Amino acid sequence: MPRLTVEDRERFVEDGYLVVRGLLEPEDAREGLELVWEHMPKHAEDVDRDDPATWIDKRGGNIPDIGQTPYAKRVVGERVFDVAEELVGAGTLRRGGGFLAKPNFPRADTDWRPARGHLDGYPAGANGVTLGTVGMFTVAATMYVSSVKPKGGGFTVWPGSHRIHADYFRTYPLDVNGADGVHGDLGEGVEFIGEPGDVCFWHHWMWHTAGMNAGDDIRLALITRYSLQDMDVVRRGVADGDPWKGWSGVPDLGTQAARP
Ligand SMILES: O=C(O)CCC(=O)C(=O)O
Repeated sequence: MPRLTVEDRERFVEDGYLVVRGLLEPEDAREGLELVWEHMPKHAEDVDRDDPATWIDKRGGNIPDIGQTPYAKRVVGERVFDVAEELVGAGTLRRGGGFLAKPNFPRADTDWRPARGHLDGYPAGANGVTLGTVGMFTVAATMYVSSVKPKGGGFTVWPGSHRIHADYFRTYPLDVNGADGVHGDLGEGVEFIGEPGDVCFWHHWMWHTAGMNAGDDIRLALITRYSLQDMDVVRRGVADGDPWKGWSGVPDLGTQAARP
């Protein structure tokens, strides 16, 4: 039984992202939370789960250790995967996307300011992608295992930025620094506010970031990235600036949707 409506899929095509509330079962959201805390000590020093004073201004980085767990197989490889395939198309995606946790710690400075976005997969700083190449994925999913309030460090996307990037990539497919982005007004970012179990799916050409956390809690999210099985199709999409190359799941809106 499909989880998404046609309207959901049309929204995704238009905005480049879609929030699906309560996609993780409550026990899966809880188990994800426990998993993050189990691995937290290796990644963020002296963070005590029972002492919020130890969370302030911590820099945790990514927690990749959870990628090979049975939890990853069940949640990333099945539950969230199935909805990702509703968007991209049945039988199109590789099942094992990379999977990690991203804590976003509260700041001592609680004067909230909008954060700057970035584009994944393109060279930026020391991210290991060299100019003239691109690290490829098709769709990502950000899953909350904690409650995220406004200005609480939520995952932030710029609606429609995938279309602006596609326009640019049609002329300059590889010539962009992922941290600088392309020229053009991307408008305002939208923070994904949610509860444990809520999931945001986002197109790989979305301008996005983790918002500044001016709240009291650690924002705990799990993130996975799925790729099309056929990497040649991915490469052609990148080369042509076509955001929907290989996506058979998106409705044909008379735009560039659903190209083979
Ligand atoms: O942690 C977040 O909300 C943002 C993550 C992000 O920017 C990324 O994974 O590229």
